[in-house]
Amino acid sequence: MLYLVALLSHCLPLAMGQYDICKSWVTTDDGPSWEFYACQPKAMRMKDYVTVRVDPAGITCGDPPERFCTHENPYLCSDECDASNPDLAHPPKLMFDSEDEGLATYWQSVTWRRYPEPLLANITLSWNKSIELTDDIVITFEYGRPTIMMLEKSLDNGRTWHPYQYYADDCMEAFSMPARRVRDLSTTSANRVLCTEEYSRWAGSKKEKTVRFEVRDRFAIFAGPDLKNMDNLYTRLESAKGLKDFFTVTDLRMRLLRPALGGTYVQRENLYKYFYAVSNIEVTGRCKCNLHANLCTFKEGSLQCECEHNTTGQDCGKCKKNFRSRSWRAGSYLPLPNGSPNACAAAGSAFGNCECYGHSNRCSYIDFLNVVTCVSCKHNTRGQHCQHCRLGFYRNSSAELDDENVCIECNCNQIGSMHDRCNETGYCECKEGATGPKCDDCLPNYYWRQGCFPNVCDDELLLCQNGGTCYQNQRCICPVGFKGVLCQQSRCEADKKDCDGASSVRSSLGAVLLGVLALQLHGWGDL
Ligand SMILES: *[C@@H]1O[C@H](CO)[C@@H](O)[C@H](O)[C@H]1NC(C)=O
Ligand SMILES: *[C@@H]1O[C@H](CO)[C@@H](O)[C@H](O)[C@H]1NC(C)=O
Ligand SMILES: *[C@@H]1O[C@H](CO)[C@@H](O)[C@H](O)[C@H]1NC(C)=O
Ligand SMILES: *[C@@H]1O[C@H](CO)[C@@H](O)[C@H](O)[C@H]1NC(C)=O
Ligand SMILES: *[C@@H]1O[C@H](CO)[C@@H](O)[C@H](O)[C@H]1NC(C)=O
Ligand SMILES: [Ca+2]
Repeated sequence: MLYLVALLSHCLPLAMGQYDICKSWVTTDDGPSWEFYACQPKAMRMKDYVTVRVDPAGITCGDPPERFCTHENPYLCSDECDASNPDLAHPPKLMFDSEDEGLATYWQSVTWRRYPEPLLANITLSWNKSIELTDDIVITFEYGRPTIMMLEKSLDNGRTWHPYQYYADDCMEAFSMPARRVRDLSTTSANRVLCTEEYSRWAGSKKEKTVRFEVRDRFAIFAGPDLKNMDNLYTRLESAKGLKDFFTVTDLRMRLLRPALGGTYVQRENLYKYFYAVSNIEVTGRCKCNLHANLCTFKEGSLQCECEHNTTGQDCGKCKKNFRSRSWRAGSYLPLPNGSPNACAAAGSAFGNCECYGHSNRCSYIDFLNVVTCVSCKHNTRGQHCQHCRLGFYRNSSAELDDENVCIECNCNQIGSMHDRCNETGYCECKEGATGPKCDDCLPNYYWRQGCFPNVCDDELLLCQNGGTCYQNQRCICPVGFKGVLCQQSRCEADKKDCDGASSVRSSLGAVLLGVLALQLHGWGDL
């Protein structure tokens, strides 16, 4: 019972009921109608919806069966891991089960029998859905916490990864980072990625088992120690750049880099006591629905927002068909307390009949033409209804007119093409010699050097004469005695002086003699 009470009060600030309804039926002077609010789903235990992957292959213990011992009992190595025996197996799923009987069940790695090669393991959690963390990530290690590990996150279903937090018993040595504590962060550094030594020191494996990623401490920077001032947190989440995204993930990865040592040194003669064992990974968060849904359900293997406000998509990230007269926007926590729904609007409802395909929020009436036209078309569109692509862009044939990706940049090569416009299939107009959709290639018999130039020579056609060789189609390298673009010219013919060394020495000697003679003649004349 006590346990339950503790659990409830722990969850309380996050389940306060703020932003938990999307709309309500209200009666005003004009009669009853719907009123809409920003809304978000409740926080959940995200481990119930996760897919896990443990790398590298063969890192899970028990295949073949092996013995291990603990730091407390290093010479009693009687424990056994055997993947083929359900009672002795330690598969990854035991990090996410519920331990009703109070007995820890855990995933376990092989032991460090290959020391001094590092014992590395990755545990990757994937949701195939954006999740907003609402409470600490808590990882429980049986038999000691790693002395070095790293937490990484992805925001794009595992395509790119970013460091989230570093953990080491000596941050400087392991990561060349000073050790810091989340409690010491300030309002401007709340989303800093840091290295902490708080969860990596040896304190006896039964005493301190958990490694945390501190979400609450970071929230507390804005909401106060008991998270009483959630309004301030929500205000900050709206205004501080990157803060919302900092708490958003689609995947998490624990990179286990060195196991618990149970002391300062590795005892090479007893490597059975070095391994990783994780009994639980608690991730508390809510589906990211862009404040357009208060329900998130598990359908066809993935979490999905139940979108309101005429939005749709896994994260309610776009407007429903026929509700795209202005561009999609996320709901906002502001103004407090109910926020702004920023709902999608039916085509034609908002601005008379001016359809902008979701690329503009504004229309304007042009008096002398007597037309209503969209203003400031976004997503590289243009036109009265934002129905054309801007110059330098072409229509994406696989996207509908109201898709954000409807216009694709031509990307014409600046040197190879006549201008930066392209035709409806993305082909640019090439200068002479250039080819390819973007004009970044040369036609045969042309070579690329800041543009396409006709080949000077060609080894196959033997255009270089008199035994010259063709260098990269650009010039002939001529043998001694020949010159000219194609080595067609003998040096002797071109310039007598060049024919051989002796003759040129002779002629200059002649010139000196002549000079002397002239001087003498001159002298004689003076006499
Ligand atoms: C763990 O993941 C990182 C990338 O996040 C990768 O570089 C590394 O090789 C992986 N390690 C193992 C043991 O699979
Ligand atoms: C991820 O979710 C999307 C949208 O619900 C779904 O279409 C896709 O099949 C899912 N992918 C995986 C690997 O589960
Ligand atoms: C969404 O569209 C329906 C009509 O299909 C309308 O009744 C409802 O009020 C709209 N919701 C919002 C939030 O605009
Ligand atoms: C074309 O539109 C589709 C659908 O939105 C999108 O998936 C694709 O990335 C777009 N292509 C390009 C090149 O932007
Ligand atoms: C665009 O240009 C390319 C190359 O000149 C051509 O093959 C293609 O048919 C053109 N597309 C259209 C729609 O004109
Ligand atoms: Ca467990």
